[in-house]
Amino acid sequence: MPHTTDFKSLFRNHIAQLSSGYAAALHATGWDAVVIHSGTLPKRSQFDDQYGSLRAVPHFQQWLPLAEPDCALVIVPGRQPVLHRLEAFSFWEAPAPLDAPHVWPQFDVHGVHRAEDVRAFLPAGRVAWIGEDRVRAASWGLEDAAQNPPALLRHLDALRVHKSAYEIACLAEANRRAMPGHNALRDAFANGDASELELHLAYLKATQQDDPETPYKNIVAIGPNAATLHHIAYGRSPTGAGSLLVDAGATCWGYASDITRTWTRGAGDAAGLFAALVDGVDRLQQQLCADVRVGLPYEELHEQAHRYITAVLRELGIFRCSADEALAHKFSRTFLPHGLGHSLGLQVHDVGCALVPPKADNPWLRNTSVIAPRQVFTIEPGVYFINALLAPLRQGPHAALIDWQRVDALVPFGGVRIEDDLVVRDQGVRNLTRDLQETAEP
Ligand SMILES: [Mn+2]
Repeated sequence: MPHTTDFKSLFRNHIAQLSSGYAAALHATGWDAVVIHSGTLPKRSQFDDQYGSLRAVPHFQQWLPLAEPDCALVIVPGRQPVLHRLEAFSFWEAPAPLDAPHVWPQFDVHGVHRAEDVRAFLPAGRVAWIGEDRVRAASWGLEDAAQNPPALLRHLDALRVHKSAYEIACLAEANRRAMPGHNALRDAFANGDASELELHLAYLKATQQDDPETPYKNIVAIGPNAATLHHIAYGRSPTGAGSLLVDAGATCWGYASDITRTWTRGAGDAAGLFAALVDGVDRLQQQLCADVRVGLPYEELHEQAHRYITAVLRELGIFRCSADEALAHKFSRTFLPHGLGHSLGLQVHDVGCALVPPKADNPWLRNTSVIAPRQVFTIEPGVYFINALLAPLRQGPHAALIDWQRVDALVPFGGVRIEDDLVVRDQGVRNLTRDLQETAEP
């Protein structure tokens, strides 16, 4: 548990803020109260009798980081939130104990014997329900129209865009927890020849996480596998390849970090060229972080990333034309097919920042918001050598403007991505990934 931060008072303020946000959202959408279900244990498949671990409903987690099935949190404006909690839910499973003493003073906790019993304790009036298990909602007498009402959900999503000081402290701690893993893999890659699976396990060990606890499945890609953006089918043998891409995070009380680093090794022209590319992407990533401004559309940053990447690929001799010509032909889209980043919070791809679709050129961009204070998002430019995307360029009318010998030399390295988590301040940003020592509030 973090020591330097006063989570007790941060959490008290967070709940006060959240309570007034919920009161306004309920008022605006015509509800008197809302009951939020934590979730039910997921079955591995409907033909199976094994259960996975609970990923609690994020709306529930914004109130408290309890990953316990069949809890009901009842929010009535002006009253203390009531948590109905099963006294014993199964002799087969038991939830992990919650190491977060700061949460309990904010709730009126009430034990129930069976989940169905909650029905008797629901408040009067128009009660909305948020959750995934509609069978449970029906067992509490909550009709279809009360289940996840879209207008209410839109208001509640908006409450997750501008993070509270407590949420930012959790996101900062999630970054601190991930760093020993990234450092361990950097060292293991430099000093040995481990397989992807061994590196994945080393990351879990260094961060003291079990696989289901990670915010998303670690991406650990050696050599050409880095060209698969979500490579999680870990190789079992060492390959001696010259590149390692690690995209992996950690959590703190439900809040996630999402961090990518790319490491290189080896000598020779191709390894030198790839190392220069990694260095170029790292520098342009930090420039993009410095370019963040309140009031700037995030999509503008994404466009700026394409301009920077075009300049780097030209400097390295991969584009044989002017930067303007390369931009006009949209060459960089082949090498950076994904979006520059996304909102981050309780969900790794968090809600509320993709309310309008991106431009046609940017189909995978998950943040189309206007940058505002207390937003938290990733900045994650990359350059990849993906054969399926290179093929049309190679056969197209502008093929002569690309140095294919250099491209082919880089294919065995797969690609590079550098990703940090940022908090927007009134002036500039706080980089939660690089400024681990910073303890100041947002
Ligand atoms: Mn990401």
